[in-house]
Amino acid sequence: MVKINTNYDKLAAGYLFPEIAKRTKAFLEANPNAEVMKLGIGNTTEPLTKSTLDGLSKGVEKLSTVEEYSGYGDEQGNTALREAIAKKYSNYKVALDSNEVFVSDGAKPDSANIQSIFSKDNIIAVQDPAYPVYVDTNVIAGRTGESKDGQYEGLVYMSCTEENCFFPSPPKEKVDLIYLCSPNNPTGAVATKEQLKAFVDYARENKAIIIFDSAYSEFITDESLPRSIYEIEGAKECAIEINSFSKSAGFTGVRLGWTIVPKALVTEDSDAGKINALWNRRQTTFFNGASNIVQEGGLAVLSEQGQAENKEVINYYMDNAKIIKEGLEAIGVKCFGGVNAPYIWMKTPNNLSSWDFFDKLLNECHVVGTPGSGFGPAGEGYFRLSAFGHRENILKAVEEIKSKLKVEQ
Ligand code: PL4
Repeated sequence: MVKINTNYDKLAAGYLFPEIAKRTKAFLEANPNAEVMKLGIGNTTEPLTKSTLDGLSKGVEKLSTVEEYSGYGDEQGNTALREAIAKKYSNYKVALDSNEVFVSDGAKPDSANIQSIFSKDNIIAVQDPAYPVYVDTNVIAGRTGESKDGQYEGLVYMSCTEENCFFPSPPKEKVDLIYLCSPNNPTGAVATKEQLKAFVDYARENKAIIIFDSAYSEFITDESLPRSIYEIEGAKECAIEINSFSKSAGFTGVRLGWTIVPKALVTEDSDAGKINALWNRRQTTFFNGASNIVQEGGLAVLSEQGQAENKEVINYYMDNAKIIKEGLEAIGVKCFGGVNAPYIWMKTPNNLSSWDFFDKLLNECHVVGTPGSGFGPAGEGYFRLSAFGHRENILKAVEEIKSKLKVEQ
């Protein structure tokens, strides 16, 4: 008799973002004339830049001739793109070999799949709140017990609160795999070099591995803040880094990302090179490579001109963040993030629960956001607004909030 993976039954709720889409759809069905402004899912809205489009077109063009046509490529990614990604790290004074770079179809699949190369016995630590993929995939893999009071048994939750400026210290106990995200989704907090160093020191002492999701690194403008964990000495021995073209180049629907698995990584039971070989084996077995057209687009994004053009789009989103933050603060809402990160993390007014505030904002202002509790128990009482959006939509949403949201001071 075939048996299902009953770990799925442990998942406390549906995946967060489809749940938001479902509730928004229900509201629109009940209020067909309402104009809803979506600041919920972090989804890019601005068109691809000229050089990106030229790159993608070149990818298509190449498929039109016998000489340049390509079919399956290397599962790890095209050499030119792997080299360009490795070269990008030299901007942070980090030297990487191109065979430490694995091109993928995005940071979500990589951050979901990476746990599969580690033993089921590993103890997992996550920031709370965090991008839900880290927790849910470890639940599905059987590394947790049941969910009780919003926390899965066996997981170590590193609370991110106002008191620690939404970035935790390393755990007191010994853990094996640590998920960190900076700039953070959902809080918008960005780790300093000192804060990352504390984790790198912890990981080296405890032979733990950090999975560092830097999907929003391009939103950092403060030069003193690290864009890659490898800016911290010793991180290549203990950290895997995952990044994406989604938010930095508008590839949310195009799909392209990468993971760095340094050769120097070591664990308690493996020597340098082994984790890199395992991820290589995993990818070559389960993945058939990113689209050759898209990889050509990725190369164009990483060109000097591509980087300059995409910086302008990032600045546009960050101007949105400023508008949202200032608008909310003007009506007395306490806000965090929104600087060096495209998310505004707000305290719900009048101590409303995150989902109650979701309903209130949707009903009173026709604005969709993301309930903080969907990112973990410490997110309860908070709410995330995304700065990805057309300017006119953002302005309208902020005006609606300022004029219609009933906040008791
Ligand atoms: C909705 C920290 C967004 N359906 O596009 P990818 O796969 O390269 O990157 C996804 C990703 C990876 N790491 C972090 C992220 O925040 C995201 C995207 N998060 C959000 O609103 O939190 C989009 C979510 C999408 C999803 O499930 O990822």
